Amino acid sequence: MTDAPKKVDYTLYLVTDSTMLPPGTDFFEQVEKTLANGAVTIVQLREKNIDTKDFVAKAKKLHEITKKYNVPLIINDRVDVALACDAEGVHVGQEDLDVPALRKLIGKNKIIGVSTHDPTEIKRAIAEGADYVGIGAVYGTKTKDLTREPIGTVGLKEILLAADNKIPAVAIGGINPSNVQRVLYFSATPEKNIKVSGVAVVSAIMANSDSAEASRVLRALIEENPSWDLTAKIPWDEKFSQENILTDISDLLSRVNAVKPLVHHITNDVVKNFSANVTIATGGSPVMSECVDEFSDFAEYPNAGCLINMGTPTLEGVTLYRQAGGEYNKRGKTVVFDPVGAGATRLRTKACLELLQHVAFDVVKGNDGEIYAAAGLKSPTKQRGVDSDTDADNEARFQAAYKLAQDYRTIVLMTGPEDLLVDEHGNALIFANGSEYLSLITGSGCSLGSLITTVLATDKSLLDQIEDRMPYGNFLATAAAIALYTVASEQAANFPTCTGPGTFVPLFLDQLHAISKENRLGNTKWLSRINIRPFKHD
Ligand code: TZP
Ligand code: MG
Repeated sequence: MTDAPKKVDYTLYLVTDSTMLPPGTDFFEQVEKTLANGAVTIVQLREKNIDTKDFVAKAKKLHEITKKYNVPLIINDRVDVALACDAEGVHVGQEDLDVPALRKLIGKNKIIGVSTHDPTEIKRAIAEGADYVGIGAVYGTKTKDLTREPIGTVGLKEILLAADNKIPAVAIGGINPSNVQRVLYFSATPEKNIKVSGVAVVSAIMANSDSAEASRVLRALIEENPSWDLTAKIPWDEKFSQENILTDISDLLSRVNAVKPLVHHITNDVVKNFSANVTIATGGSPVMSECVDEFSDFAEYPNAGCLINMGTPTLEGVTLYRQAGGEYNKRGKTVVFDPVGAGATRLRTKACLELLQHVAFDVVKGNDGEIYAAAGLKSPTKQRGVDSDTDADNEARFQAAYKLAQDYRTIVLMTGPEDLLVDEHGNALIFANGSEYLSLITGSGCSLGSLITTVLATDKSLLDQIEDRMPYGNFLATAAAIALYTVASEQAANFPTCTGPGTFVPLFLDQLHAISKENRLGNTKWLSRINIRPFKHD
């Protein structure tokens, strides 16, 4: 007969540290306040430089408090201390006693937790009968000297997938109110119902002068759906039949002009003017600002969206991108990322990966080299500066884009002779329109980012303006932008007066404007030119 699994709530796991208490704060009061408000669901007493006798005394006193709130107490490292105070469990690292040995000492009814850092360790913890695992460090932290690099949300997700829901798992390391929702969201695999059972924090509560408020805020963020998550509201299924995708594209584009979204560009110096013109021609209102003090004001506009284009990065720029992304994320507004040149230099690759860790992007768009680099893969394509030639086939391209889409639960557009649009569930469309002139002018990729942001911001603001209206969602909105952009480029190139890249540019702006207007007036002939097909992967 096996025992019923121990029922433990890991939602908000407080790990103590008495060395970081704000001056004048009592350790026990600091912890008790987080229990009295019901925010913290489990406590671990973690003491590193303490005599056994003092450790036991502290553990006994803390246990009296946790019992009052019916919250389990776990002792870090020391099974002897756990036994001495009759704690509910013990938590060990890879270098401590192993689970079978602990089990013999502590018995089957106590909780054993193990720190794990990779798929092998989590599988071993499961096989040996641990009750839960900690996984980390997710982010860098000052609380503990890390012997390994932080795993990020991508590493966390990979370890959770390896465990396949066979053990409750708690994420730890550098988690605080600014990133807790990303940790939960990015590491989850909804199709398989795989997600962490909770998050563990040390400094975010222990070092806060108001531990009651700090724990309450964390708990609320854990329970809430993130403001930037639209996936809950937009099921893919019925929406994307081939028949109605063109009608939906037309309908959504016809609304841009009325919404006139504010498209906040943080973009490179080469393309600003052209990007602004593309935005205006298609019904948006561009603004260029790299001044951090006004980011929140722009983000407040109900119809605002932000494009972050890494084309001419500076050391300060990367911080700016993060701040802008944060402001728009906080308000559930559109943020589009164009990781220009990721893969071309180490600085750009690093900046791209850092941004992906800290900002929830609605869409990431790039050429093959950029998307491979963002997905942490070695690109089979040759990168020349920020350009990349593609010789990969669509299956290989899809796999890279799909990995990125899953890693960060976003929509990925991989541009090229054929544009590949992929979501985190593996739905994919290929667009085969576009004039060759697009590759002979500067800023064509960047200003497609402007148009995508324009359409996405329109779609999101419709959600607020029209009651009961489901937005089309980021996938369809991106599809609409690609279709308009590439069909306009073909129509421009077909003009007899288009004799090269120089004459192409004004004609292209004209066509973007003309198609937008005609479409709005109900003339949808242009839709028949869209060359779009679903991509079925192996
Ligand atoms: N194990 C991995 S990271 C860490 C531990 C104990 C410290 C986490 O502390 P913080 O302050 O929440 O980053
Ligand atoms: Mg240890």
